[in-house]
Amino acid sequence: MAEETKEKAEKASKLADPMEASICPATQEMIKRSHVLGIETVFDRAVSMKPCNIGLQGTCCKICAMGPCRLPLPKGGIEGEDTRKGLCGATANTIAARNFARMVAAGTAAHSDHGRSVAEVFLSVARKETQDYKIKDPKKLISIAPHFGVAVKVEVNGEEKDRDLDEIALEVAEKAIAEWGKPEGELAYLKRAPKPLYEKWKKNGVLPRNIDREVVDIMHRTTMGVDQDYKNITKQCTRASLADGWGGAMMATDLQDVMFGTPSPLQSEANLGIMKEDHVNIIVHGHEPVLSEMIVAACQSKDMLDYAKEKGAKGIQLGGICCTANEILQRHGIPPAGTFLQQELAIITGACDAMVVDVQCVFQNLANVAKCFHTKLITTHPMAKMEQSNVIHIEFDEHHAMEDAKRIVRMAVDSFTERKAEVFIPPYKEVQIAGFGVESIEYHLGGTFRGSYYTLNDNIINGRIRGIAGVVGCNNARTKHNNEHITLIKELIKNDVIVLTTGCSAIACATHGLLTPETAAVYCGPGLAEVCEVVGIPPVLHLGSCVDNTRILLAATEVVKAGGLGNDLCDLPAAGSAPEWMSEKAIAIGQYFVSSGVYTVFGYHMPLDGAPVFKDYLYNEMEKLYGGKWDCEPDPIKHAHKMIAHIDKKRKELGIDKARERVLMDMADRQAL
Ligand code: MSK
Repeated sequence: MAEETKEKAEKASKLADPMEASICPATQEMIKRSHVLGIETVFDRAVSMKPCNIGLQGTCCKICAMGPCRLPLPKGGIEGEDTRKGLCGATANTIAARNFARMVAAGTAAHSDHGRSVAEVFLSVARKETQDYKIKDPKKLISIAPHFGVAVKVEVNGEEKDRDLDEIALEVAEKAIAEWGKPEGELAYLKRAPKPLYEKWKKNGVLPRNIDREVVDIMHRTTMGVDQDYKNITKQCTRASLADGWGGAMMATDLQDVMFGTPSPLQSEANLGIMKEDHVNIIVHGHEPVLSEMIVAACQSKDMLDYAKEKGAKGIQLGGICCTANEILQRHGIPPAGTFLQQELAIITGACDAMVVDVQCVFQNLANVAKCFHTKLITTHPMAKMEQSNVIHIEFDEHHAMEDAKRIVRMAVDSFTERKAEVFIPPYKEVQIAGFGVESIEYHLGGTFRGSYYTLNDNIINGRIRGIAGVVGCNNARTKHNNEHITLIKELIKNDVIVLTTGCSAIACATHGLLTPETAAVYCGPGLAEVCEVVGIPPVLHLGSCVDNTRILLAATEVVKAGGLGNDLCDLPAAGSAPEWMSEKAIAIGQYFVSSGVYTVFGYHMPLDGAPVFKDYLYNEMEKLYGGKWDCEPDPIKHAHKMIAHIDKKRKELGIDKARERVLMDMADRQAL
């Protein structure tokens, strides 16, 4: 008996404490539920498995078979010369820089390969090889065409006329695809950046040549015995990351907008409580919206709805996890069921009839969880399969996209009739306004009359808005789920900093009710609250998925163009943050933000502590080259105040630090707005 009690106690000590694991009530309840059902989740694994201390420091080298060589920082730090080296002589700086560079390469590859898939579908559309996709936003196509050098007007009999849209589409598609492998020149979108920034990139020799080459370059120079200068390795990190932020990811966003529509603000809900017991529940998860766009249409089609009703369901409830969720939210109002860390929990509700995954951020353990239920787990991408036998692979092909989507939806409906476990959907969901972008910020804060960012700039200059923060990125099971995002963002808006958010951070904000205009009166400082109230926007603006971080870059560029706040992104009272980051993609994003002039603070930790000199280069020296720098702060309140201090420093440099006293609007101000 004593043995049995001991065994039980040991088992319980390896389980996550729901209240310690998350601040989200739906997540807490589902962790408890998983314990009742005896199903292990990422939260439990984070308790039973600790991270490797040397890996955490960034100084484990495993790029050749003489290693892994491990160079932890000695207790008490380094006194005098740092004599640590690997078998080949690699220093801690070289090792940490190579590891960092490989994260940048992986992150760039992931976003940019997503972009490539979108560009390929767009080429099929332009060639009229598929009927399932169309150009939904011709205005956006016309706005991006000149950046590729594609003419949008033609001269006919001495008169300038609009060029045929199909011709523009084909030329844009061909030029876009070439960005991944063109033999000479530089990426077409780089000149969208403010001129002084472009000139800095040029002077420092970091203009990306083509996307694939910059990724291959990193993989080559970080193999054994090539680049052994952490500064030179970091230079290539910049070049590759710019190929992501101002290349592959930016094209992904633009071409998705052209084909699926440019988002504009809409109302939806968020959290696991969006699932419905009496409906067929389909959860799409991953990043690329080409399939999920079709699944949205299939779920809304009469034949699929009739089929669901025939099988006893009241309808089809579609929901999302991770960035696929953000994609279909911002264009169709489909509610996200949760963030990255809630993926297993969606299945544990017992109401998930099918989970359809594409690429990135998908736990392999989903297959083990799905085994305990009736859930069909469907992989759809040729490069993302799972070894477990219960996983179904339906390879998606844009040439018969709707057919594939309907096959998947039909499978989910059939699965609804096979539910075996008791359904337990936590009753938590929040209303949200999502789907902001460069265009809609201009509309809401500039007005169609002015057609610029004038009002936003004016409110930054007069101090009602203290500054702008981009808060993005993942959840990480090593931190308390959503806590860092929400604590940090509340502190920022309390101090009149408007927040632009994407990715899982945006979903976290939605599930904690921060994405409504009403939030302003509750959480914001008086200046920001007043602007939000008058304009009718939330103080935290949802700008989409991870690739849509490029919307933040372009919105910041518009702020520079509107005038009064300097000439370059690094002049702006602005800062970036990824408080619960976990993915290599976050490192690529951080590097392109820093290299674009943004002070960027990460939470949790950075794998740099074992190499203090390289760390100092990222945290201080990079600023001299590009105007932006890295930082790290795990405490969300201190994290917020580091960003605010930077914003205040920039306000002072711009000479607008005194204006903060004027925060209350009179009637004339309101009318002007
Ligand atoms: S999905 S990369 S966990 S934000 Fe873009 Fe969320 Fe991070 Fe994946």
